[in-house]
Amino acid sequence: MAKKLVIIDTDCGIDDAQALMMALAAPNIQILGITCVYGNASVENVCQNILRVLSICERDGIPVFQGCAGPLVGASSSRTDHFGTDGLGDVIKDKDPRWKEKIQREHAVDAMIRLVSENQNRVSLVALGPLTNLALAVRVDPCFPQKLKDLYIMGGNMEGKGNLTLCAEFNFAMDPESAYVVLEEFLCPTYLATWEYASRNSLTWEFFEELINQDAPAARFMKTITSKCWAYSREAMMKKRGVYFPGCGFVSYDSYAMAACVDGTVVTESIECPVRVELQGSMSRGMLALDRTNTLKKSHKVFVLTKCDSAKFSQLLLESLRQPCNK
Ligand SMILES: [Ca+2]
Repeated sequence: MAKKLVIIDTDCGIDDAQALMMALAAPNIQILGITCVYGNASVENVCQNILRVLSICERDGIPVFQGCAGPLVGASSSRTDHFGTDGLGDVIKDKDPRWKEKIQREHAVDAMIRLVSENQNRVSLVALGPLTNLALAVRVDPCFPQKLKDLYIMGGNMEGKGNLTLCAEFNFAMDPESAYVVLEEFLCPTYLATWEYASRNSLTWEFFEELINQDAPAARFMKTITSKCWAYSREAMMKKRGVYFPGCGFVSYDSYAMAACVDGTVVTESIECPVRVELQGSMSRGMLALDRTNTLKKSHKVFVLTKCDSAKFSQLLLESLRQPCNK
């Protein structure tokens, strides 16, 4: 069976690392390249985090490209209060002083355009961070979206619930203009794993313990980087996510978008409708609006995921931490 060709655009925090491992473990996926963007950490830290994950999974041959360091509009910023300053929980002491030599010289946006142009209508793009690299790609090459097979995004919200600001989800709130551009101009089949989708399809904390206590280097790595991170603390999350989603358990956000790409049958229900990102609101800037009554008269619809097959999703997560594997 021909493998699915994938480019992963990421701001590598802990859940991005988990999602990347899911792609690395999937026998039907071939990763053409990984493009880095600021977000959970500075883009320099993101690059180093990706190299580390690839090294642990013994897949160092996959090219890594450095991309944007800040949003299209407004001050350059990365948020370091969720997964620590370095994006991976601030527990890794040994840094690779020669990491820059392992990053490709080509810019992430150029690499994305080249790889997709070389494999037209065959590449799935999985976007796990702020959408700045994607927005720039369509500005540099207006035909870029139509050369894609499909697009999977972790980002946005479908119920107006925010986790960075009152009404906006982290990845969209970090760069609302880029999220707007992508959802207006990428007319390829598009699948959105929103904050509420992930939260409403959470797994139990007992499963999380089983996941990270597997006997493999990737699992040990995940156990280490989640060990001091409040976002993986049951008590902290009960106070934060639990306000919106009572009983909400362990959530690996980016893994939901990746799982939809790896195995479409993981998604059991979705809403197909036009969407638009709010740019003006004083409280809702970066919020995703679902247009279920066609008020905006847009022709392009996206799939807003709503229900997930938890058993299949759990299995993908378990396999993702049994690495390195012989692939
Ligand atoms: Ca991410």
